This record gives sequence, structure tokens and C-alpha cells, in this order.
Amino acid sequence: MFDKIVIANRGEIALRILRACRELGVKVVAVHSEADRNLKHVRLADESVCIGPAPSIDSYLNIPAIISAAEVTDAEAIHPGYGFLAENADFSEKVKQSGFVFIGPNADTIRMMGDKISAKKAMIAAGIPCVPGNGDPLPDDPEKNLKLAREIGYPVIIKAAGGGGGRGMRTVHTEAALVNAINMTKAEAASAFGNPTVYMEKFLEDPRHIEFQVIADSHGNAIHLGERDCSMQRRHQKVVEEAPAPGITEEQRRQIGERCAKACIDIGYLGAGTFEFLYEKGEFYFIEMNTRVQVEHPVTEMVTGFDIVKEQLRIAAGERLSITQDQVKMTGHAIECRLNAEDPRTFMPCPGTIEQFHMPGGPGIRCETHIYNGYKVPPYYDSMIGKLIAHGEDRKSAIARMNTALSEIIIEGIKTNIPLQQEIMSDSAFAAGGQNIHYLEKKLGLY
Ligand code: MV4
Repeated sequence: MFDKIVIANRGEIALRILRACRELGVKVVAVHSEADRNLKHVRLADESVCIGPAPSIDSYLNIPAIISAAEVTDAEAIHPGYGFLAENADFSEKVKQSGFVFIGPNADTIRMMGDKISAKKAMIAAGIPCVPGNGDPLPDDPEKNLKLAREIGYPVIIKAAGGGGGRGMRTVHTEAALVNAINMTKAEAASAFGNPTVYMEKFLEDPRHIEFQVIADSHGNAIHLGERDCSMQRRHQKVVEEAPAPGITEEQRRQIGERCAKACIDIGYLGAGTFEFLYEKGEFYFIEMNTRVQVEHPVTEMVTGFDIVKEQLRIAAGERLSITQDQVKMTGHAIECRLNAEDPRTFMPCPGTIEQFHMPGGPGIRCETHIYNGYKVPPYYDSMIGKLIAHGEDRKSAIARMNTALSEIIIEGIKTNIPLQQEIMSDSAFAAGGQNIHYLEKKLGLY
């Protein structure tokens, strides 16, 4: 195991990684911006290094500053968390070239999954079911594109190879709109991602978002940890996640999960990862792979009892996976509510000082947050200030525990989305389970 690592992130995930390090006896270097001197994990870390001014571009995205911090503190590895540089192939590469271990997949894998066309090609080759559409770059030939769309059948969706996470895509419902839509998406992709390449898929109108957690070691072993349902989202920001996904059978879980694990072995995947699928009419369709630990990883941890972050560290240190697939057992149900510093109705970010904070508790409750009494939520970063996770013997009891925790938690001084989360937890359609990706926005009256 490593003697010392750098945590190249902030907020709740930096604290989560620090706790995993503590359990493994690994010393922690916290790197932080000028605005983040009082972050909880910075106070708890063995050492800390200020890497630049508040704006992320000058600090958490400053590759030379982060690598220098690893050098001056004599650390061995760098954990990128999620967001910031976590899926930046150049960062992974530079970390390695500088003689440190990047806690995540290698640069080639990150690059392959960052390009949605090469990711889809790899998945088709690995036998993962994909959305109808060949995944080839669209040619500059309107007739060929009209023919392809006719074969797929309308509606279709045009997606940028450099996009992902909801960026760089456009749906097309009629033949008359196709050629212009392709040109528009290409122009936007060229300016946003520096890559005009686009591809075409069947547009699924009523899907759920279901993702499989995988983890692979450097000895050719890979396992899956089941799936999460992340369909409760607004503008591509997840709001509630849960595991397992309502209505998914043991057989579906085993079949898709094992294919994901096998795909990891085929592509030489290393570390934790997520296969994102759209799920419609009983079928799974791959859309993207995330090459990082995700915000919602705790729901998987709660139902499997498996520590994903500790395993990331072990694997990066060259150890074998600590369990085999048949040791993965799922117990009960877990739900996560993201807690954001924002207006619950307008969704405007709401930074400021936490005047009062009381953490909820009780059986099956886990609260992942870095906030404390007097902590000042800075305006420079994502508005998520924590996550509340409830585990119960079944979905109903997980919801009941979440409702209890939401009514118990006290966060004063800033506005939060807790009222919204209470509304979702009391929603009859949510209680039924299995709503699609449009449900929350429709409930909120966005469309
Ligand atoms: C789609 C789709 C429907 N059909 N692809 C949005 C984010 C990116 N990961 C892929 N996305 C979608 N791809 C096909 N062929 C609908 C979405 C989509 C979506 C997917 C997951 C979660 C929320 C979403 C919200 C709007 C659209």
C-alpha cells in the first residue's frame, strides 16, 4: 500500500477519500485553492498545499501545480475524485510521466471512453448492447445521412463524439429537419470540443438511466457490483439515485453485469468505472462509460457492503481485487439524496455561511458532507454540499428512513434543496419506482 497520496479534489469526495486513506494507514496530502483553506479534509490531512487562487482553472484544474505538490511532499499517488481532472487523459498521462501513480484507468482508456464513438465501437466489439445506430462518424453526404436515418427510423439523435453528459446532442423528429440538425450539431461540436465529428442513434423517448458499477485490477480480474437507477434528474444533474434499480431481475443484473465485467477484461480496464445504459421496454442500451468514482457510489456500497474507494487505492497499489464475483451479495435497498446549496424552486446556487448544522442519524443513515457550523460555502464551485444516503431492508423502508433523516437534518444560513428532496420522497410515482428520465422535469413543470 502507498505511504502517502495527494487528494486532487475538494468537498465531500475529498473527505471520503481521506477516510479511506485513514483506514488503510495511508498519509494524506490535501491540495486546495485559496478559497478552500478551511475545508474539513484540509484540516484533517497530514499535510496541505495551496495550489492557487479560487477559480478552478487556477487551482483544481492546474496540472503542474498539483504535480508539484506531489513532488514537494514526496507522495506516491494522486486520487482525482470526480469532476475536475478525473477524466482528463492528459492529466493521467502527466501524473504517470512524473513518476506518480494515477488512481484510475490509464490515459489510453480515458481517451477511448472520452470519445463517444471509440467508446461505442469498443462496447459493440465487447458484446455490450448499444443503442441502434452503427456508431460511425456521419459523412458530409446528406443523401447517405438521410438513408441512414430512414434505416434507423425517426426520431433519431445526433451526438458529438466529443460530447457526453448531455452536451452536444440534438434530436431529430422528421426527415425535413435532419440535414440542418447535423450541420448545427457539427458546428457546435467543433467550437465546444474542438472536434466536429458526430454520429447518429435511434432516439429513445421513454428510457430510464441505469448504470452498472465495475471494478478491475491489474491482474486481469474484474467484477460488477450491480446497478443504480439515476433517472431522477434535472438538466443532466442527478438529484436522487438508488440501488438496486426497481424492477430489474436477478437474471438481468447477472447477464448485463457479467458482460460489463468481461468488457473490462477485454479492454484492459483498471480501477472503478461505470457503464451507463438507457433502459427501455425491458432492454439495456449502452450510452457512455465513466472512468471515475461517481458521486452516487455510496448507494452501491450500502447494498453490497463493499468499500469502492478503499478498493481503488488497493488496485492502484497493484493489489488483486479483494473479492470475487460470487462474494458480491446485495442486501436491501439504498437511496441517495444530493444536498445542494441552492434555491429549491429556482435552482439558483446559494453560497454563504452555514449558521447551524445538525447531522441526521439512526439505523441505515449515512451522511457524506464536509460542512460544519460556521463553514462558508464558496461561490466558485459546484453547489453540492453533501449527500444523504438511507439503507433499509427494502425500498419502502429506505424511503421511510430518508424521510426521517430529511426531517431531522438542520442546515441554516443558506438555502438548500432539502424541501425538493422531501417533495420527491413523498411523491406517489417515486414511491411506485421505475420512473423515466423525464419524470422529475415534468413534475417540476419544466416541459
Ligand atoms: C440518449 C437519449 C435518448 N436516446 N440517447 C443524455 C446524457 C448523455 N449521457 C446521453 N443522454 C441521452 N442519450 C439516445 N439514443 C436520451 C438522453 C438523455 C438522458 C440520458 C440519461 C439521463 C438523463 C437524460 C436526459 C435527457 C436526455
